[in-house]
Amino acid sequence: MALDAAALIDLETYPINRDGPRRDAVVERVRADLARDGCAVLRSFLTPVAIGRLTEEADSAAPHGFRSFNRTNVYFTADNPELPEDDPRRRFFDRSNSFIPADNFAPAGALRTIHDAPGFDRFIQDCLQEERFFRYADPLADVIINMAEEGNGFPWHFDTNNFTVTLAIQNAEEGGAFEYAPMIRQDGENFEEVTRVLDGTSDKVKVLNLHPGDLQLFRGRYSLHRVAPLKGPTRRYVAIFSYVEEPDMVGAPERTRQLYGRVLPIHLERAGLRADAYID
Ligand SMILES: O=C(O)CCC(=O)C(=O)O
Ligand SMILES: [Fe+2]
Repeated sequence: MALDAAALIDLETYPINRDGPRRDAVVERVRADLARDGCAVLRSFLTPVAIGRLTEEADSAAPHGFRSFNRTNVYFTADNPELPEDDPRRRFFDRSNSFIPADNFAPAGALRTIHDAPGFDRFIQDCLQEERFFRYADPLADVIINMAEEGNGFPWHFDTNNFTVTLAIQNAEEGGAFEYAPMIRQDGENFEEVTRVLDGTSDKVKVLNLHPGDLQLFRGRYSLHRVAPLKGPTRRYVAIFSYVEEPDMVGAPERTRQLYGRVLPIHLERAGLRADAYID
């Protein structure tokens, strides 16, 4: 049977497709949470049916995940030996995970049915109050699943994008809490507080336990954050929806290959490269 958005999203609690005071109240609450600490969670945005379908979709696409490993500081910048050794820019951590690229998710599957639900994009845009707001047009990256298991992890970092829109699908047995130091980078780099967070001595860190079905909006450029180490054999799955400030954008070939392990002809064409002339 074809999936319908109404079976997947709790439209009673979150009437994203119907203008009116109930939708307005949700948007106002999310805006207030974002203004306060750069993070808003819509608990149980999805129905139990959706969680089941998404878990199946993720399990069957999991073999197509692309693993990446690197060592990174919280800014994703290269080491600078001229800085003191204890400068936070010189502290590097292992990062590893797998991204399941967007072309593994069929238009009629649960993930894309949620993304394409009537009113979904406009609701997210209203919450974020972003004037320039377009779906990422990258067929490998418009909606992906971030997959991680024991031993993998997202150490402390600031995001390079303005915001992220994520859906929790499955948690590991233990660990995996989303920890963040709200807006510590709002008025400058604040290296002192960054150091305290990395040392585990900050009193600014909030711990957010996300459950399957929760939708999260997060301004990660200003709030240092990490996913606490995972334990147990069950994989953690999080879907990530991407929006950008220009229409019709796709990723650069080099970055796309780093994240997804391959590129498509459209990545090469947009970069002015001929597909048949491209050599790894
Ligand atoms: O998986 C998550 O919950 C967030 C990961 C993250 O911080 C990121 O992708 O930048
Ligand atoms: Fe992040």
